[in-house]
Amino acid sequence: MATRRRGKQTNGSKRKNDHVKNGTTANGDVTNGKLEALDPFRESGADEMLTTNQGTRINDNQNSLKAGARGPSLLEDFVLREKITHFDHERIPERVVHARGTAAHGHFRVYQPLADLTRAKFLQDPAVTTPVFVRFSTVAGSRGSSDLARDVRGFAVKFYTEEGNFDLVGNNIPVFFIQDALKFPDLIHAVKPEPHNEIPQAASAHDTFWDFTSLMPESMHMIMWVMSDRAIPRSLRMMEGFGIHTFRLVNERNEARFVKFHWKPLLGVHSVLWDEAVKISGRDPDFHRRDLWEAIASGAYPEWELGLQVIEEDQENAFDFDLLDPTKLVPEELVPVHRVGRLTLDRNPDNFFAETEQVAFHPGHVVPGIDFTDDPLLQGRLFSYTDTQLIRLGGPNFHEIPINRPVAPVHNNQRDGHMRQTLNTSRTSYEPNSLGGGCPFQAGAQMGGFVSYPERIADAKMRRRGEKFFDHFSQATLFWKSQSETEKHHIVQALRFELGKVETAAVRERMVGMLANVDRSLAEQVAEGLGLAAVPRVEPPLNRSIPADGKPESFESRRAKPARPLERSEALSMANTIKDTAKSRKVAILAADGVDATAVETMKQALTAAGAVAKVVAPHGGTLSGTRGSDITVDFSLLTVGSVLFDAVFVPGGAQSVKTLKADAMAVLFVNEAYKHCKALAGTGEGVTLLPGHNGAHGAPSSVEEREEGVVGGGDGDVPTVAAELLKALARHRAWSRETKAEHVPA
Ligand code: HDE
Repeated sequence: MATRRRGKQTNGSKRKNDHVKNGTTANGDVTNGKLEALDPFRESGADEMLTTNQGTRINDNQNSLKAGARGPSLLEDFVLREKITHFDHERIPERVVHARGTAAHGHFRVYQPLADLTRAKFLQDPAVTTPVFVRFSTVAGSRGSSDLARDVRGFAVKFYTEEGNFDLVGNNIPVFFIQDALKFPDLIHAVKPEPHNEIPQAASAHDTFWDFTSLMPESMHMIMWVMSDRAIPRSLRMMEGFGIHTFRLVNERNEARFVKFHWKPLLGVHSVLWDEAVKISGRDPDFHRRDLWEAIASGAYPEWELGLQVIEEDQENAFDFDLLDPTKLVPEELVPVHRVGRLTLDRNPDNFFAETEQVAFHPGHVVPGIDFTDDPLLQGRLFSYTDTQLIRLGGPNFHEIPINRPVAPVHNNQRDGHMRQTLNTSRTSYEPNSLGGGCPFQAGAQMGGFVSYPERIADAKMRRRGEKFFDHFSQATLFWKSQSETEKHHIVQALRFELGKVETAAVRERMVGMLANVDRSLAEQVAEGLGLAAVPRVEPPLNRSIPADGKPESFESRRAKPARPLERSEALSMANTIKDTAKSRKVAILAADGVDATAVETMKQALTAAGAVAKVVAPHGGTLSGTRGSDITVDFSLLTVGSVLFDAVFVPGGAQSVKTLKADAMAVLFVNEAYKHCKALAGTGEGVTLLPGHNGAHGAPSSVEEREEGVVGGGDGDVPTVAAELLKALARHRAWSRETKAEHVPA
């Protein structure tokens, strides 16, 4: 039903906006009512008459007003002019970075009171549920680009707390390319499509990006992450999130500690292969957006735990790196991550534009108890985000857009401006005043007034960086060494691909030379792939980001000599992630007419019971005639999907069905491709013979021992047994042990 705005006594034009009202989540938990606060703005048009924007009912929405049936249109036609004018203005500038995104509503709840660490009210009471709006994004591509671009993913969370909005505007990678905000426009200009021909879209694989990074050793740590599979996630629901910068938590006693924010996904951290990413971009450029939408719509709510790494103030200088340097992380081996609360996304937006597009995040949106540090990247961001909303959302009143409104009341003397919504009724719009009784008045700290942490600063003004900022390679090396063999292989391949797309030989060579500072064998492998006879030597200074009058040696990368060098960090490898659930994983049941209907049904039931999603894929749409004369509904024809859109493939028996599939090149490609991408493959009855990795592929089904990892079925395995094995393989995500062999499959 449409939300009627009309009250009983009046025409209902008075709207309250200055109270915190309660509401409930999908689970029935009580919240502070952000979702309900959006109600007055929701409009469905159901059962309503068509009107103009002024509420005048429209009688004819088919014909413009003309002088006679065949006559010229009349300027007087306010219906036509209003409709077309609004249409002409439908687009607003896209975000200059993070343009492509998708979002969801949800809520956050802390596990235990965190009063020792922070006075932030929403982190005190496990009974309090705080509504959130979370937007995920890629960085480089434009709004219409593909979800599966190799890129960092934005992970921006807006908490609607009782004390005001807190935005944790992070990424899925814990470090960043650059150390100082002054370099951000350079970085983004380098990665965006090249200015003369606007090529390539949503890709870093081009000359300007590698030209820039090869001259900026500080980017080397981040380069390792973006060349890893972290930059091509399987799902937005299966990525970590990081606040990146070191922030401060401040408690009631004004004691401050440094903090790093983490989001840990309960489904584990998983990625796709580059070959898949390329193919998904063609098959379904909305792959991540759709995946998030469908998971939430089906009740498989994605969840993350909020993790905190807390560092005492007197430990600020205890590390080999600088806590203020955003190209460094704090290894979990040095400071453990404490999981303090849970984020659940449980509602899709009603309107993409009004919510996902118009939401305005800002690292400077903080509440009492959360404060900043002097990280020079964070300091620059504190300026940028308001500025960007001014151009994107058209003026200074973007906080009044429903999705951006805090649930906490807003009272100040800011007035007017483009599209102002609030009807300020007071005569005084200044402070101090006596005519308005001194209102609105300042809030003391005890009343929740924000008091900036009184950090002591005593130094000369200068344009410099901290000494430890110049160790650009130690953590890049740590990341490389912490990867599994599979992950290392993927990084090498990614670098071969990216640099292989670079046309300027000197840029390719300089970059490979730079990689040698991270790891010699990495550089050698990349060099081999690029056809370089040897790893080129990069002549110092490596760092070309030097002020005009700077001495190169004082801006040069130096390998610090860590007192206790950390060889590996388990947390940096996705090989060590959670692999215990098949929930929300998608399985294609590949079938044709004559399929074993019982096998299809039994498998579907087993998968659904475990929370996985089963879809029947067949040579044609409509229905299949199964054995026992039963009809099976086809979800997708082979023409409309590819195995890259699934996590696993099951081929049920049925002589006629398997015969048809074997003769269908697209069906054969479907299984071969899934095999190549190390996905779980299962078969029962004759279906087993279609599985490429199965030893029984050309003969009798093999015994369990002879099977390759992730290829299940055969022998005398009945459907429930095969289903159980398939679920186990699905939970492991991929059978990487197959990769060296599978790579040779021409799919
Ligand atoms: Fe952003 N960034 N950024 N950024 N950023 C924006 O703000 C900027 C940085 C991040 O879903 C813009 O509203 C500067 C780091 C996310 O709406 C803009 C610098 C991190 C999002 C902007 C950085 C981020 C943005 C563009 C260097 C990870 C998307 C549109 C000083 C911690 C939020 C907008 C959303 C968006 C500027 C660096 C994360 C232009 C100047 C580091 C997740 O203001």
